[in-house]
Amino acid sequence: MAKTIRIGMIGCGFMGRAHSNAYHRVNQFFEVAYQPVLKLVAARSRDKAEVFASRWGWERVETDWRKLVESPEVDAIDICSPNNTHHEIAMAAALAGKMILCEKPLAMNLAQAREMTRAVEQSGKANMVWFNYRRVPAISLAKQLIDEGRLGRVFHYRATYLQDWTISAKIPVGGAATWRLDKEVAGAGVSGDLLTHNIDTALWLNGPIASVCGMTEIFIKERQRPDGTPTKVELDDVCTLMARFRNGSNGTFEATRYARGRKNKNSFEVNGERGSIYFDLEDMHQLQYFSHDDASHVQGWRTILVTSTEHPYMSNWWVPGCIIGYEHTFVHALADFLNCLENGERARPDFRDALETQAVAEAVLESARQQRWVSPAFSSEVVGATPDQPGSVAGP
Ligand code: SOE
Repeated sequence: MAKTIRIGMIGCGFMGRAHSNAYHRVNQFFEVAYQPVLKLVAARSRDKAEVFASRWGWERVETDWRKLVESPEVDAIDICSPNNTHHEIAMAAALAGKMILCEKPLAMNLAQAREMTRAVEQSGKANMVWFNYRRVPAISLAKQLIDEGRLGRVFHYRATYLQDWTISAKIPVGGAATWRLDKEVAGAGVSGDLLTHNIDTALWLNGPIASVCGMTEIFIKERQRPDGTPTKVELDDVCTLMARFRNGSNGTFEATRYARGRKNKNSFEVNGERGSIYFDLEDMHQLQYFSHDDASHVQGWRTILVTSTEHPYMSNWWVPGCIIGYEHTFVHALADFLNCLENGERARPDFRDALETQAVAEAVLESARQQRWVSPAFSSEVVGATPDQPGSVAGP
């Protein structure tokens, strides 16, 4: 019989649904030693929390997140409330000796991220940040191809994250669906949101970033609050940058919510001496691969349909050819977390990894402000040496 891990989740929005689904699905599709118990869910509105709890099978609701964090009934705190709550909740959860699973971005800024990383590392409890795109099977396959040396020396890393939902000037600043535009709640604009996904993936696939040169823009300078009050827009709508990776390769990144027609185009191309790969989230079941090792008369880009049992995570789902989607990436993240818990390993990306992403994102904004190249602080420089693994984290 599986060991249990009792979850207390804060936030009932988009991510609350994605995570709840993962808690339900994980034991049905993955052989993991732990079984999540959906114990407590918190939201400020009791009505909202109760409707959510009954739909998603949570046992009980709280309206005060502190009670949830301190409750002896929960082992792990899942933070999926807006960015301005992450720091306070994570600090309290670390102090209470709970495991923490936190939505991205880790924090409003680097200073907060540093404190949170120190706190979880002092607590010694397992922690993870839900940068779910690492768990897209095609992206995990990209990592495998790179690690197998199929690309050889990497020259270029080119990433974009394009959406178009803020183009209308009528979109308000603040509110349930649009807090991402509010500086007090989100901390940073597209650089703290979409760009952090790009950075997390890039650090994983291509290693540390040594320096960045960024440019940001706010296209619509004034909007309204949900109550109609006019307000100045303070957060970046678009963020474009050049990057130098420690491995000597050059990178470019572009994140925007103003790319008309692009709904969720999270894409990257990596060009190496022996081959290249290309991925686009809008075709997430495919990975494009070019191998210069092929005989020259048959060389060309090939499309790998990432649904075979040999592909990452796919043996847990359907038969080859049947595609999976967005929600499955959260199930994979959770399965990995639970496996790491069983083995006493760091569940990557953890707070320390997300701190590094935060450092890069902050360096980009600093670079844009100062109009010069800036070197991000590496996590080992800001919080000390990387903890040894395995065995560096503890479970319930
Ligand atoms: C922004 O529109 C957003 O919801 C992000 O915040 C998520 O992290 C991303 O995966 C989908 O788009």
